[in-house]
Amino acid sequence: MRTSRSWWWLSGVVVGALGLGISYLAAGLLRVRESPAVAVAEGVIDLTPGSVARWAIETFGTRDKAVLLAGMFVILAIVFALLGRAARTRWWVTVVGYVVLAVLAGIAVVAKPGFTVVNIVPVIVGFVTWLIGLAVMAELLRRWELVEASDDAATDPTHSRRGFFVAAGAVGGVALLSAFLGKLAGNTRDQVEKDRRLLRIDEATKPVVPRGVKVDVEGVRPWQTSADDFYLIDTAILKPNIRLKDWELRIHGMVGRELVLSYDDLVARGISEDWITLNCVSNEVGGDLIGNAWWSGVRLAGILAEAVPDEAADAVLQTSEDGWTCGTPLSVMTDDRHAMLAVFMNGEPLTVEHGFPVRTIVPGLYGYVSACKWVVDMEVTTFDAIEAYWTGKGWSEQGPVKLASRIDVPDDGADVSVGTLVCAGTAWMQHTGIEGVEVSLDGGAWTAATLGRVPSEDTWVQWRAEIEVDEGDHDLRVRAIDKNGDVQTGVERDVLPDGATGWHTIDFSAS
Ligand SMILES: Nc1nc2c(c(=O)[nH]1)N[C@H]1C(S)=C(S)[C@@H](COP(=O)(O)O)O[C@H]1N2
Ligand SMILES: [Mo]
Repeated sequence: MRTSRSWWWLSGVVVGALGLGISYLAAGLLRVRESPAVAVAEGVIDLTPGSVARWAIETFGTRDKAVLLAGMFVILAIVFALLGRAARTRWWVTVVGYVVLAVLAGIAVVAKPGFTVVNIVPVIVGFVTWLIGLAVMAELLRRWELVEASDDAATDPTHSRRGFFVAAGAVGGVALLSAFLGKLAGNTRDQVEKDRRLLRIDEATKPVVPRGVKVDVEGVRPWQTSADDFYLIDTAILKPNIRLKDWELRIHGMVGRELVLSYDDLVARGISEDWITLNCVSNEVGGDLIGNAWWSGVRLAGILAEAVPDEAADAVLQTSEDGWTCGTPLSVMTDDRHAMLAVFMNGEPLTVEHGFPVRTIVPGLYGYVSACKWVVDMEVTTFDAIEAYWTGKGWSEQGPVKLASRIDVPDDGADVSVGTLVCAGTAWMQHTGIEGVEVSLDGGAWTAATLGRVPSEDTWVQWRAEIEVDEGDHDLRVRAIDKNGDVQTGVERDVLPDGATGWHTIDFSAS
């Protein structure tokens, strides 16, 4: 690789990176939340079929978006290298390549909600950077090539070679620097964290875990889930950074009176609080996409009553600051349950990841049809008239939670001692409540477990049972019975389209 010919790919990569870096910096300076690369990645997420998205969540967990971005940058690096090579003999191929990339980025940016002309500027800036960068690097490579080709013994290629590498290093350095500056410029996160730290709402109290809810068996998931341990599911690569003074909720559509609420307007309506368990429709049998927290917020029933919904309305289309949507039955937001616009979680302002400054919580519904984080818009409407984010991808329009239970102790595959085995876990059927839990050893008779207490029907319940085990391999399964008397079904169903069913079963051996 000592000749000029072999280095065209390198100029492609550094120039490509420079374009990305400069466009990212432009996005930061212009306060465009979606830099072109991020918009493309979010576009890819939006276009991903539900089943693939689910696979990604299962395989990569909360790192799914980092994996996507990394994959995208690897692919881009390869494309940039190829475009760099092509420039040696057919520069127009390279230009066409840049045009295609810029058009793709442009489409992704325009498709984002809240698009304004400003958002397209970073794409143009990046595109122009590519053209200029490539022209400069190509010129340096050509000079080196000419010197190599000349048979004049006096001309030494070392000089032009060095010139090229210095330029390539400088371009790469500027690319990194601009990415770094872009991050600084666009960083409103710090200000939002400051808002969070300074926020005080006297009515929002600290959680006090009620007596008797814990069965006190080591290994059972804590009854209260901390914000850090609470599962995270959303489609946002960059979590919206919303300052308190900028937040506004608009309630409109089929209403007698349109409302626009600031954060202070909202909180002035009075805080109510409750323990509520939230779970994800993508939670597999035995999975842990579920958590229980002390939520403080403003009841939706009262706010919606102020807006006076039309008789004919049956749905609320909620939209978050980043454009995600969900459709929630109007009835569950206005009945006597604790459906709320939550502002605090476990006695602290919501974290940015969990929806700061305001998110919706509705007991008894899966998150994908109710728990809108960063909520900024509620349109009172009808289900016939709308299609929400996940319902457009094959998930059910209605998402009431399903009766479910889980074994936390012993672990699947555990080795235990012969004799009395203490097993324990969790069961839930929010807003209906759990009446009983039963376990069965090796498919034998069902034995009743004892239940922890619960403050309301809206939380999960811990259970504990003792069984006698003799030497050998065993399996243990669990089922719950809800307060309507319904017994949890053993029929195994996939999470798509409206939540998994089946009995959680674990294997263990006793010796
Ligand atoms: N803005 C926004 N809100 C959202 C989502 C999302 O992708 N974007 N995902 C929903 C889903 S599928 C679930 S299960 C819950 C998860 O809330 P958490 O991340 O606070 O646990 O948020 C819901 N709210
Ligand atoms: Mo979810």
